[in-house]
Amino acid sequence: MALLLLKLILTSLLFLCNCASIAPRGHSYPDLLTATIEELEQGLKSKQFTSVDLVKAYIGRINEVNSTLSVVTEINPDALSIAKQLDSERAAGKCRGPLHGLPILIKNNIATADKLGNTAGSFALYGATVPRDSGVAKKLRAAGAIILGKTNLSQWANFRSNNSTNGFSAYGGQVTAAYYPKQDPSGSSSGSGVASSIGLAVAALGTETDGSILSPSSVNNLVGIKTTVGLVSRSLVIPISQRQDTVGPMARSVKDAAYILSAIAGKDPYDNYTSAIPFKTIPNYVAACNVNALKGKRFGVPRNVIYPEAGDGPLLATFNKAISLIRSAGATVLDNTNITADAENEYLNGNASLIVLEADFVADLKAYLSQLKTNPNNVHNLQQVRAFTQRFKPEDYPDRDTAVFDESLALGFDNTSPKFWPYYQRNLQIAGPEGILGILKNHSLDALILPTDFSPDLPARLGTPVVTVPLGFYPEDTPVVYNSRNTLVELGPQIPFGISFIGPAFSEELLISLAYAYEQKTQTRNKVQPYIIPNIGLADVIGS
Ligand SMILES: *[C@@H]1O[C@H](CO)[C@@H](O)[C@H](O)[C@H]1NC(C)=O
Ligand SMILES: *[C@@H]1O[C@H](CO)[C@@H](O)[C@H](O)[C@H]1NC(C)=O
Ligand SMILES: *[C@@H]1O[C@H](CO)[C@@H](O)[C@H](O)[C@H]1NC(C)=O
Ligand SMILES: *[C@@H]1O[C@H](CO)[C@@H](O)[C@H](O)[C@H]1NC(C)=O
Ligand SMILES: *[C@@H]1O[C@H](CO)[C@@H](O)[C@H](O)[C@H]1NC(C)=O
Ligand SMILES: *[C@@H]1O[C@H](CO)[C@@H](O)[C@H](O)[C@H]1NC(C)=O
Ligand SMILES: *[C@@H]1O[C@H](CO)[C@@H](O)[C@H](O)[C@H]1NC(C)=O
Ligand SMILES: CC(=O)N[C@H]1CO[C@H](CO)[C@@H](O)[C@@H]1O
Repeated sequence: MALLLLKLILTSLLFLCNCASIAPRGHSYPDLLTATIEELEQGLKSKQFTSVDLVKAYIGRINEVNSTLSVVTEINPDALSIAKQLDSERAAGKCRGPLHGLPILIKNNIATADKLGNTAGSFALYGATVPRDSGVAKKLRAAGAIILGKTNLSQWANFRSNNSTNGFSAYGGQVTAAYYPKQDPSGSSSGSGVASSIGLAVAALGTETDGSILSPSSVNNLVGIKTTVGLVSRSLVIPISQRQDTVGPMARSVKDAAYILSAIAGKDPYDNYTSAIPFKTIPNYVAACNVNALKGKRFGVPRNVIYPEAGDGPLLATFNKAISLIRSAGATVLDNTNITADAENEYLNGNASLIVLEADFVADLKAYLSQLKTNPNNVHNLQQVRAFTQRFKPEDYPDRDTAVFDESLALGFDNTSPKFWPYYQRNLQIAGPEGILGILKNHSLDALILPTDFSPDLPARLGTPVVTVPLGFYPEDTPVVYNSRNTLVELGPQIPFGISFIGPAFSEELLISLAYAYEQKTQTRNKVQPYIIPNIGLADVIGS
């Protein structure tokens, strides 16, 4: 503890020194803790620095914190040469778009056909290769982004064990977050959240099946977009459920997230859910960023999905203040626009949600594994993955059990069985007419708002979008609460939390506009600082 405190003081001192990162001719370089896509793009355009400089600076920052936070599982050994190539393109007058030459990190379940691993944090997939880039990686590269590396995660996107921890993977170790020593990073996009929050890349991609972008965005003081299932390709993303899996940006501002979403959204012949995209051309999500968007809008608050636990007092008080603030921006907020009693009962006690995921997982994992180009451990289905996990020591079995694997297999049917459909239909009913869609329609609302802690479940079942934005953080006198293994701090001073904007399928354009207006009015992200911040900046690498 003393060591950690000392580190805390040291890093804040060093951080103060680093603010004066001065460029030649009196211009200061963007601070990589706060830099936006537009600032970095401007710096590249005006030749203040290059993409090679950016890659060097971000790698320096990753190495500064890797032993403390275990955020990144691997750095792309080709990142510098890719940056060089993109710098040459720019010099020759070719710019692919706003992400040209910007380094981004992606979660270690988003596969790439390069030298990076595609493990979902498991040694079962160590060395496994894929026949081509995932749909999102392909789009990122086409947009000129540099895939800087892969982020650590809750292993198998948190679909392995009942007694593991957020941000733990056998392959990458334990991620911790940056707002309190040993902070629980939440999950499963744990490394993506921490990396984006302390500027280890311009932003990161996460994936979500039920909360895995929203929750780590919330505790890492970020904007996260959980996209509509079908807006962004999941081809060659290591799956849990074709009905619920999504890929989305985790960024430091709504506008940055909008830039990234614009680059990754769109049809992909390898993911047929993208054929449901209703637009001729993808909306301009950046243009949707409008400071006046809250004016005249109608919101609902489904109070009966909020189940506060001890310690949630400051969160709810801050959320209630946000309601007043949204009203003062010219919006109407109807409180207690609840889900039906039947929906509430399923939400609390039902088994439909878990059964759909388990049944999809058995079939969808098998389909993913069948696409591998090399499969060094010969794992072709969940039975074989489980057997590997239970016998391979570093997987930490039995201390970290395989309860979720076990129960998925014990179910006795997968998503091709007629037994599956009633559970899936139940999800659509309680999250649709009896939940989100029913509330929106019955009260003529534009969107719902909730504290992000309570927002993922219904949109997950329905495949609909959510945008989370920083809402506040726990006060200094908050008692520290540890996780069930007593290893990570779940609750404590300075730990951030978010507010979610929830809408119908493919309403990202609207949700982004609302989140942007709220963000611009509140600027909450800037009101709390991480306890650990890497010191290396552009000034340290330029000319080296
Ligand atoms: C972590 O950073 C240190 C430098 O601080 C470096 O020596 C080490 O190789 C890094 N670890 C990994 C796995 O990249
Ligand atoms: C694991 O957690 C699930 C969901 O909470 C529960 O249904 C199941 O009984 C648990 N299994 C074990 C072995 O604890
Ligand atoms: C996509 O293809 C799968 C398998 O062929 C099929 O089960 C599913 O219904 C299709 N989904 C859509 C949205 O077309
Ligand atoms: C909505 O739910 C809240 C929380 O459970 C409850 O206090 C309130 O009475 C409910 N309102 C309506 C109109 O059902
Ligand atoms: C899910 O719950 C329902 C109602 O309690 C029950 O009838 C059904 O057997 C359960 N399904 C499974 C697969 O456990
Ligand atoms: C996790 O579960 C296993 C049994 O499956 C048990 O042996 C172990 O003690 C549990 N660990 C914790 C921290 O709960
Ligand atoms: C909305 O109204 C319809 C028709 O009255 C009803 O069936 C549905 O349950 C309502 N939904 C909600 C969330 O109240
Ligand atoms: C690149 C990187 O930061 N790797 C780290 C992953 O986490 C382990 C600890 O579990 C570190 O040893 C690595 O340095």
